[in-house]
Amino acid sequence: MGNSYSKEDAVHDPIIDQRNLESLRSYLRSYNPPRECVGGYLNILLFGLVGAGKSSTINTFFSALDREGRTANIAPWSSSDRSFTPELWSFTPETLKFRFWDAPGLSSKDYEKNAEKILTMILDGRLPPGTKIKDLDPDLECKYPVTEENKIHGVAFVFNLETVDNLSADVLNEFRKLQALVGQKYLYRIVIGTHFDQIGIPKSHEAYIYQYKRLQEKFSQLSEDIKMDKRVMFAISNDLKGGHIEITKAVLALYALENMVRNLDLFFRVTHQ
Ligand SMILES: Nc1nc2c(ncn2[C@@H]2O[C@H](COP(=O)(O)OP(=O)(O)OP(=O)(O)O)[C@@H](O)[C@H]2O)c(=O)[nH]1
Ligand SMILES: [Mg+2]
Repeated sequence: MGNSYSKEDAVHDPIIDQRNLESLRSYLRSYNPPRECVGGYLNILLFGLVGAGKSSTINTFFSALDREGRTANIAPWSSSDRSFTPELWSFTPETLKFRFWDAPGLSSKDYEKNAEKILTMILDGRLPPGTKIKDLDPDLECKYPVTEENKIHGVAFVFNLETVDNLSADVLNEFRKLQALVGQKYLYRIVIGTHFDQIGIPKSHEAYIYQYKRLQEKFSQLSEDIKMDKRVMFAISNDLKGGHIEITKAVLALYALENMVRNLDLFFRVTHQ
């Protein structure tokens, strides 16, 4: 495949075929959280900059999880640069045992300078679905009591792979703090890189995406910048055309989700022993 690919530096090696898709789907569709998980759902928060693709990622997960791979449009997404998701929302695929929490984009004015406080409130289950982040008073935690079943168990930090190299030092610094905050709470965290369809990988090579050097470089740099391990970084594409998600995109999305759910489950069991 030429110099632009390297097998040795690949952090993941998913098998891209229908059989693996079925097996990932079957694991996730039949997943049951441990009994100690109050409410019976694993809560997964998607957190990132405005327009990084958080809501679209949720739609991709829904599409890939559908038995026939029908493209879903559950979480409202934006076709402009403005923040489209001003409220915190949660979405549960029918009959499945995890909930995706969609938070407003970080650079939106809604957070002002309170990102750490607001993220802490979300993680602690203080904010129910529908909360408008803009209207929050982050100094009044007692006004927002903890609801056990809304506590977050794992966080996916979402970055647009196309623009991730151009983020300012301030933004990266903020993410470094936020991911450390999540770590201090013993919650599992990953990075989801969206827009892999826009970083120059020929369609015929998408199955070897983790061998692609440009992607490896992007993950290495991000790993240094925000201090997260490359092995918890995953690439997906939310560019879904037509009525059905393509096998490659579905496998790559579920591969990331399965890693998250498996490790989150393990974390949860260890910390609740
Ligand atoms: N080509 C491509 N476009 C994407 C991808 N992911 C998201 N987009 C587009 O990027 C734009 C923003 O996506 P959203 O899902 O609304 O982003 P968000 O992070 O939820 O944004 P906020 O709610 O405003 O914070 C939309 O136009 C999406 O169609 C991707 O993987 N590939
Ligand atoms: Mg959104």
